[in-house]
Amino acid sequence: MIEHNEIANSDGVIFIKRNYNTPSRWIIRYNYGRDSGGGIRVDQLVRTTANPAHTVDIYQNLLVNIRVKAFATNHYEGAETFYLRIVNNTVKNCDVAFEGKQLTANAGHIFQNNLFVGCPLGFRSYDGPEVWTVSTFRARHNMYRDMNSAATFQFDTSGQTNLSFGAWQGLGQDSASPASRVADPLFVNEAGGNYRLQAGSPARNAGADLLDLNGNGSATDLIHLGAYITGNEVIGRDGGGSPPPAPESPVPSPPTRESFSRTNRPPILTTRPAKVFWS
Ligand SMILES: [Ca+2]
Repeated sequence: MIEHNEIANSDGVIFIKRNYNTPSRWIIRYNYGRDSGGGIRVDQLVRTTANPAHTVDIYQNLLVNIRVKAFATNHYEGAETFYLRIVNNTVKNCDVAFEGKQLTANAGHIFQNNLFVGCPLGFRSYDGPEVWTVSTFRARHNMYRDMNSAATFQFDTSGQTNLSFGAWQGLGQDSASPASRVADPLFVNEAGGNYRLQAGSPARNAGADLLDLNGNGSATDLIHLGAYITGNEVIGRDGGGSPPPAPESPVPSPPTRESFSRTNRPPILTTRPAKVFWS
């Protein structure tokens, strides 16, 4: 589990890579990443018969000012069979919301209940011309603002396919009810960095609670989109851990001549210190 970090001015916020042998459910949650090159990326986890359950759940993270891709995965030569569930994250300002490279067919990645503002491209296949099917990658119940193109397949400019939001929905993406929308989620104070939802936000009750993040035992009830479901979540550093060290004590100034007297003078050594011999 990777949680409650604040990461800034980095090439990437979080990057998990090359864990072939530990069957596990990775959780990346409650992190605040900002002012970095990339956001959260996962590569090279392989499900095998012995290790069937490499799942990475990435939820309730806040990413702000990510220069390239907010979320990414690279399936090297299509050989990797882990799956990601990218759910209930809030992103402000990025180049592309999600970039996938050589995704394995039927990988089962899920991209759900997320909020993106200031990201001109939704989805990008870095080098494959194949349009993603919903069995490989399924987007649903998301909200986007400031998006110019929903998806681009084949990053290479030759034969590149740019899809409008309507065309993307025509593939079955971002169309499951409640359908994803291009709209303003109406944050409480976007300029001031408060990404909770206003009372009148269209992102309220617009998602399905796949991971039961509200803890009521239902994975199908409606919840808000984005990182703030209850509004009380602490995203980023939580104040836990050790307090910062106290500042160093000031260095005492050397005694002055006037500071010694008969009653206030350093002790006089009456015996020689023992000699020390090194053997
Ligand atoms: Ca629930």
